[in-house]
Amino acid sequence: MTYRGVLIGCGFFAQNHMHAWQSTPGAEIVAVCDRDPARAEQFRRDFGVAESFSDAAVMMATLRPDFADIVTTVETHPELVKLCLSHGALTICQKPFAESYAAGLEMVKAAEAAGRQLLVHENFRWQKPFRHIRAAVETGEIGRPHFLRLSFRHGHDIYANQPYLARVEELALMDVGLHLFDVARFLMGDVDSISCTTQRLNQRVRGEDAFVALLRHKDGAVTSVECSFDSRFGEERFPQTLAQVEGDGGSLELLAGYRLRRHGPDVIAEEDVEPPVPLWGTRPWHLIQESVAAFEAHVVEVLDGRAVPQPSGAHNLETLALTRAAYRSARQGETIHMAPFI
Ligand code: NAD
Ligand code: 89Y
Repeated sequence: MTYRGVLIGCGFFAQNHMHAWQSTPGAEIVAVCDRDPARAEQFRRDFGVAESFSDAAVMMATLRPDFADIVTTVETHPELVKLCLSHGALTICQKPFAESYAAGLEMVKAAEAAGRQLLVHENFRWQKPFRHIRAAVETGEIGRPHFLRLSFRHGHDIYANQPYLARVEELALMDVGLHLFDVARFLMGDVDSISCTTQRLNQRVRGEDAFVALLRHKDGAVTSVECSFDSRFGEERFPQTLAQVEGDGGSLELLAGYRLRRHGPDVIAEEDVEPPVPLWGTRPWHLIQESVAAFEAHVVEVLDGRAVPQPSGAHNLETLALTRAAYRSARQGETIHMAPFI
């Protein structure tokens, strides 16, 4: 069976989505849509898609696809997500899911009311190194994990491809913080409390471009998350996240250059976990591009009923809540406890 899908938003990142869909068995993008008709038509031609539209409502009503992939920026998500769900489509929404918890909740409720699956395109947890780390944690290789450090610090010019990032008031936490919080939940479980402090390092951007957050998980484990878009290293690291997980039986270190070091009771082993560069991909984006393809293959499994969404809108709403709590903590200089916040 081949599921019929549509893609909404033919901008920078949608190219990765589209290439990945074209290499995903079981799914076909039958139409693309952008509110800029010339952009939609160019995208259609570049990828050899059957139809292009400039109005998502017209496209959804005309085609009634099995799934819709929304690759627009955050302010457009509630309207588009509700539209796609109302036409019966499994709906995928790019991150950030929503600008506010209330807007995210509205979309989760719309999915429940429509009886349709809603996924958030949260691809960091689908990156090959994190798939390996999760498998190692699950098999008990390092015992019970009690500490995680995630470090996403680079100096790559992200504003060249995504100029809107320089203009937003909320930058690093909403752009990448929520990816890292999702990874923390993926590896260590749900979070009880968070404290966070932010920095604005590059004076040419409006929002915070660095932060450090401390998460306490429900089982007592802790995670330290560090992020900066203005760090200088001899060898640029973008878009790698470095990680360290410590458990009572060993540790795992994800080092620069995709080296996964496993510390057992008496051995240290090192493995190369660099993902392949997709045929359509380019370095250094291959880490993200391969994860987009892994996520999309997962969407077909969800459509088949063989998997549950990773992550669902409902799950990602709590990650958004954490991100909102991080801003509140940074503003108020306090630790935020999640239960009353949600
Ligand atoms: P972009 O501005 O380049 O593209 C967005 C496109 O959506 C534009 O062409 C715009 O005209 C179109 N659009 C907006 N509203 C529309 C509507 N109502 N109907 C149809 N088309 C509409 O943005 P981008 O850089 O491609 O980013 C898109 C999203 O992807 C953002 O939310 C961003 O955070 C996310 N992103 C995710 C990753 C990742 O690794 N997961 C990486 C980069 C960007
Ligand atoms: O938008 C961001 C994302 O999701 O991954 C990296 C990025 O493209 C720039 O920070």
